[in-house]
Amino acid sequence: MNKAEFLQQTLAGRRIRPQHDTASAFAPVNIALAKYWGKRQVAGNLPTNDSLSITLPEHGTQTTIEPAKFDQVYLNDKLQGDDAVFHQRLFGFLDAIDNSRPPLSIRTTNNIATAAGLASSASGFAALIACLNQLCHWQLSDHEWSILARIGSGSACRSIANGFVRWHRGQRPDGLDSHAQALAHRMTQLGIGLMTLTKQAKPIGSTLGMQQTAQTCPLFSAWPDFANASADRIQQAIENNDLTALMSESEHNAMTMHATMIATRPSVLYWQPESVAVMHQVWQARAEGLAVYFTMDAGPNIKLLFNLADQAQVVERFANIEIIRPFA
Ligand code: 2P0
Repeated sequence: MNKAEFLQQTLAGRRIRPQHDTASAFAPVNIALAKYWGKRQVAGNLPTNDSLSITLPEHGTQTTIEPAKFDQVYLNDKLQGDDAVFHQRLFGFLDAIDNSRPPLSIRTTNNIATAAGLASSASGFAALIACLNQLCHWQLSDHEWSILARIGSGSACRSIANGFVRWHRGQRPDGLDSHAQALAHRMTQLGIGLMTLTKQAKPIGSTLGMQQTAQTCPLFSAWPDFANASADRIQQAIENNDLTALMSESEHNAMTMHATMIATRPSVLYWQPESVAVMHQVWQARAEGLAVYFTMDAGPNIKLLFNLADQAQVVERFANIEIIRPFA
């Protein structure tokens, strides 16, 4: 199946036929605690493993769509030319949904520093689908919304709810069982520290990075079983309200994902010297009794995990961090 077939199957006859003059929606970004890395099917973004994330409720993408005379998109208030990658990816995705759609004018604004290593494509696709749902009266279920966002960008399927969210990898070749679901449990003591260590561009995008890992990394065969069991352990820690177990398993999960990236040929190394320095700082803090852990995605920046009761000590030890309270 190609992307258009995946989308149209999920839409089951719904087309882009605006029912309103305008529609607007916000969707948040998410940080994976159990990582998505590897696709069993590329066009539908069907993953090799389950993943589990925490949503940053106030960080994300606000998108507005209006019917227009021609296609145009503003990204962060800047008009993107017809040949810009962003314009082409967005309208190519809309054409795959419905190749007889009317022209659309779209404004999309991210309130996140993309340099902090937060994936704005996740909140972007989730907001786009939410907007189309309103504009065209599709009456999508959360399940369908998650699947459509996944076809845009895998991790976007987790940006459909606040709190902890688990993406079930599914088994069906058509991907109709590969969607995310919010978990009922909350962990109000969880704190996240966003650290922007360097604005250096990443060496390779995650879509290509994960394909190369799946194709050439000799350790990758161990990843899906580990990753599924690790997502189970993280979910169990959440249900037990065991913050230390959650943070410890999350750091281990991230490091195991990075181990597969590093053992790819050519090596996919997202770390910079600043990243490694912070890892040592985290481990030193733990050796001195402060329960702080980290996770890292496809970029050089680090996200700290800690108990909000320890916030003052974390802020004192780590410079330039933005504190997030996901359950505030
Ligand atoms: C995650 N990442 O679970 C993992 C951890 C990066 C490292 O999801 O190709 O932009 O669009 O499905 O979702 C980044 O990958 O990739 C990602 P596509 P996506 O958050």
